[in-house]
Amino acid sequence: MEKISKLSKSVLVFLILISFVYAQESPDNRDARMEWWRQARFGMFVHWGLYSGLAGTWDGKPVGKTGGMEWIQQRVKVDTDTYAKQAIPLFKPKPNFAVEWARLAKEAGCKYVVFTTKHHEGFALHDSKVSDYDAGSVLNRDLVKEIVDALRAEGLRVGFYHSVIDWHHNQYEYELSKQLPHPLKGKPYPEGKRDHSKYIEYLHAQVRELLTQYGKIDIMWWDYSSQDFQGDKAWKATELMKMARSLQPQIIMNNRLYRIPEAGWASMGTDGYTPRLNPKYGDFITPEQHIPPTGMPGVDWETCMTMNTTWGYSEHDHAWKSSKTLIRNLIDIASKGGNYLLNIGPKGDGSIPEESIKAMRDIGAWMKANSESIYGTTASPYENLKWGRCTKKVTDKKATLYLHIFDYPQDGRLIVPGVINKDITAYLLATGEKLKAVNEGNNVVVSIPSKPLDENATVVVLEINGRLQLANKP
Ligand code: JFZ
Repeated sequence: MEKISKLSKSVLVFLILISFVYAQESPDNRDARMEWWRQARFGMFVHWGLYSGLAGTWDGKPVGKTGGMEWIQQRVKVDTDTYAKQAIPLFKPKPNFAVEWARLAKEAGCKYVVFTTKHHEGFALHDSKVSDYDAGSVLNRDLVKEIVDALRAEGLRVGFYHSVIDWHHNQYEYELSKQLPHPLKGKPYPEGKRDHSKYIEYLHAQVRELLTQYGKIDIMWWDYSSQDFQGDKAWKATELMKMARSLQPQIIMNNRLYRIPEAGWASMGTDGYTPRLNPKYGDFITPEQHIPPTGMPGVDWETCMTMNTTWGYSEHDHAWKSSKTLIRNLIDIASKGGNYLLNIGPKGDGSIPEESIKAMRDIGAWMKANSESIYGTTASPYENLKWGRCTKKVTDKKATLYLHIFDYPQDGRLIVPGVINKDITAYLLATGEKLKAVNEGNNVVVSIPSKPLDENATVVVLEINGRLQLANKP
């Protein structure tokens, strides 16, 4: 009798171990799931909601010239009814706005688009059964469907940005966190006691709608947590991610349901330490508005960035980055092994600001001639190059270095340090024009034309036959 129970006990332990092993994704499966995202290198971010119509103006006055105007409700500190009353009449999506977004993303060379299904204000862009603060109830439209359809028509991958912070829901217990923002912080709950678990239920229900009603969704971009409010306590995060993975087995998610070192996001994610990211907390890390100086070896990451200083549209923000800066950011990020998620903030009617259209087209023009140096490349073998940035594609038989020239050498000599290989050829990526390349000691020197082909970045390709051999300290 005792023997049997011992036996069944060890069988049980064995079964538990086996199921644990199978529940963990194998590294190969994870690589396969992440592959398209790692190849893509460039995506478009879209912040669009009720705040877009307000355009940084409240009661006829500018709320500020810089900073995130998708936070306008928090900036003016009003309750959700006051906010909605002023904002809803200004949110008037024109027909086919999403087609313009999708075409622009495609033209710029983006491979995916992540857009706000709900921002902190709480207004959902889909037709939600569990809310009346959504496009379905207010506009009788399903804006998520319109956007997803338009993106798919252009062959773009689809990502949902979804705010777990919610300034609308009347059970969201904002006093549970000192660090997360809420327009009514410090004030008593208008309707008395709240029960945060009811909000969590609502959050899960909306995510379930989003991940069941729109076909295959490629990315879930959660936003965001603080050290004092995150994970299971704040969002029932384990369950939420489990649901997302079971509804969309191939989905890729960021780590913003957590804010702990093990999830690679204790501070803004990249400053001063090498993050590690346990996949149970997410697939990638999200440095915001900055590029980690030496990348994040071994961790998937994506820098998200605005073109001016706001995510949501503001008519007062004119601090636009130049196209050259944006193109060089994309190159810089690729050379460090990351992705670039570049934001646009459409207006209340869904139209895209002229400045953003121009910037995206400029990037597209550069990409048209040079995208081979971005897509499917891996990080530079160099920590530093005097004249610019390098990306690479490497196999056992062959290596290709893409040399992006920012500071154009006046003497016509592009020095590629530490290359030991002798079997090399060089050419200009945009034109195919062959260039002379010779070994000088441990360097390869490429003779380049006297003038840059492209002021944004001229790309020289160095093709190396055989296994790449670099000197120890290139
Ligand atoms: C968040 C949002 O608040 C913002 O509106 C935008 O959507 C951006 C992409 O993501 O931005 C953050 C998140 C965390 C901090 C600051 C801004 N933080 O913890 O300091």
